[in-house]
Amino acid sequence: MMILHHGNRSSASRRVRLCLEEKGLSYESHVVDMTRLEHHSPEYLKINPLGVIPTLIHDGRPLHESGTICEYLDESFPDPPLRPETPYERAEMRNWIRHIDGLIGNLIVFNWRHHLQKVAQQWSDEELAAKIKNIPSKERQEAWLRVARKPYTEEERDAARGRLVQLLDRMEQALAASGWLVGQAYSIADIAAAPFVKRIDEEIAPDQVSQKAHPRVADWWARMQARPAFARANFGPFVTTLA
Ligand SMILES: N[C@@H](CCC(=O)N[C@@H](CS)C(=O)NCC(=O)O)C(=O)O
Repeated sequence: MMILHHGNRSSASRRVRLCLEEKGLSYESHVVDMTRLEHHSPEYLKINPLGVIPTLIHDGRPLHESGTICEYLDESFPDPPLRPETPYERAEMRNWIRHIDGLIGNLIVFNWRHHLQKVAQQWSDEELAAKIKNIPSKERQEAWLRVARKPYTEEERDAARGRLVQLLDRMEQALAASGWLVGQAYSIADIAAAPFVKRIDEEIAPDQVSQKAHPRVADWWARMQARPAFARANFGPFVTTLA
């Protein structure tokens, strides 16, 4: 029995949903309302000490970190395989996940202004201070402070956009060998990149996910979206999907 605590718009949650759908695994869905800070509640922190989504509960045991969850799913349910066979390529896959994880702050700059900012700006200073106290990491405390009181500037957005476009540059090179990020086949590295490319294509730098700017990424993205699992994983439009 699997339970997924996740969010429809959350990139890390989208990875895990895509992985579950690729494997044809069913799960009970628990949508976490980030505007209500449900992910910082004492109950949730017991299953995810970082206070972020997603968390997978499998047979009563919680697991956090979307990349780790995808690898766990692939080890537990090997068919169809989503990791390359050789240790070297598996290591390369993990490096992609790690690299993309490190870019999450750049997505926050764009993502949080849509839904979280409206809510967070209405909190009084006392409310904000009380909420921030429950956030386990300094980095995310700062992100909530920014969204509530000091929205990211145009310059900060440009810098974040630049770092995300560099991801596309890096992918463009890697895709030359086989059309997939690692080895000869679709893997968790591709799954890890998909939610980021979705947001870049949708809002952040759509002109960059194109035949003109990054032709291999554009082809890869078309193949990713054509996969039946992709449609089921609910990568719905960021701005209009319900929480
Ligand atoms: N490295 C983590 C990142 C998880 C993460 O940052 N999740 C975001 C949503 S995509 C979140 O919970 N943000 C809410 C917050 O930081 O308060 C993973 O891959 O699971």
